[in-house]
Amino acid sequence: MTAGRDIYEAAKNKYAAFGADTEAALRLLSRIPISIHCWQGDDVSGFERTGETLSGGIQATGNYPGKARTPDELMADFDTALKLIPGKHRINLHASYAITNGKNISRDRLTAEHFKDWIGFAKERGLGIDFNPTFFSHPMVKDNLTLSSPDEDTRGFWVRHGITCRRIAAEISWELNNPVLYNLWIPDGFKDVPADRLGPRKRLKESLDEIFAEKWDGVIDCVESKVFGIGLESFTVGSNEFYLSYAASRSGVYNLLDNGHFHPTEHVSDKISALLTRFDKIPLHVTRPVRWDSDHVVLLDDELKEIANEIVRCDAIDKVLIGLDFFDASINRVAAWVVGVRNMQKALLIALLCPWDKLRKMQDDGDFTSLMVAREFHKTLPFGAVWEEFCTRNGVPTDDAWLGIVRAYEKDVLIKRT
Ligand code: RNT
Ligand code: ZN
Repeated sequence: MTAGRDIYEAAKNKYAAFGADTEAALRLLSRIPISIHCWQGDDVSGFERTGETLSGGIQATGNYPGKARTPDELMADFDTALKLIPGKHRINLHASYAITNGKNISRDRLTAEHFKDWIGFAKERGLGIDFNPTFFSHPMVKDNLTLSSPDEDTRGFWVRHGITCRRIAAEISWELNNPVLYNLWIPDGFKDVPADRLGPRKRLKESLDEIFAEKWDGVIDCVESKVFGIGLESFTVGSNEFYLSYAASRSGVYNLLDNGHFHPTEHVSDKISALLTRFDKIPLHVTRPVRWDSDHVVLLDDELKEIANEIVRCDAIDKVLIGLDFFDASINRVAAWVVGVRNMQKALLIALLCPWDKLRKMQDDGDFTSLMVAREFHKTLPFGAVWEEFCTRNGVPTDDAWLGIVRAYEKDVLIKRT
């Protein structure tokens, strides 16, 4: 027996004594796909060459060398990251990552043809795909408005974009024989206090009804709210109350929770169980908010662990669709992916290694003393040994030696992209 196995066996016994089954946890963890966002690889730039820069109240700061500039580069970067992440996952695409071979295709005329290379990429690797229409970084965004614009040409253009992207999502799901999450986020809002809040919201509602009118098998629709965007501080049309009530009143439309899109003292970990009483699916954008910004690389912090706890103890690993959403341009972008995905998985593993039935009973019995002691004890159990076992079984580095592989890739490939 190797030292690694001894350490795992010792951990397994410790967890067993506490009431947790490490083998069951490892089995469940390998069943949880994480949707990995393509936009960390190129600072949300996409492949259209319209001359537009990133807009819509989101910002990527930093100019670390090696940003992907082409589909081939982005795919190669993805492959490097995937080799260092245990398990089978999904890729999350935006419409702005269409592959048009130099042709300028208007966003309202995109088809699945423009994503066939992505579909091939996913098929070869056994990955699922999720899909997002792109309502930002485009000349048709007028006065920071898209689907809520009072200008019918503008609103119509974006409605057509929303519709065509749902068809693309349907075709991808058909090609992969795997459901596609279609997530709609718009930046629409105002820097300063508006004179009319109801008008934009009524127009957004109308636009959504037009976009979601057709029913497509294999497409899971959702809408993503936000509290504010940079430069759009005073009013966001698609607020949480707006989308939550919209999703609750339309069958088959879900409410996506991005944990960077709420007031700093609100917690998405608390919202999951609330939504589970009404919805059979909850899509997530897992990110890390820092003060007014929402898109830092996911770390293994308390809120991430609490989100994972909720997913596990609500018995919702098949209901909560986990996607990541961050973009840090100040560090190696491949490393950012690897850190974020592995941390999400570590948080899930920690949650899977807790005997929640036992703790739930303590709560229901009113034994809050035992509950506190058990929760604190769980924190010091050797989850790292179980995590290393998971990595070993999945053929990826167990420790931070994975950075050596990213560094070699940086030296051989990324640094040469200037
Ligand atoms: C923006 C939203 C949205 C985007 C991506 C690129 O605030 O979080 O999800 O980050 O669609
Ligand atoms: Zn998001």
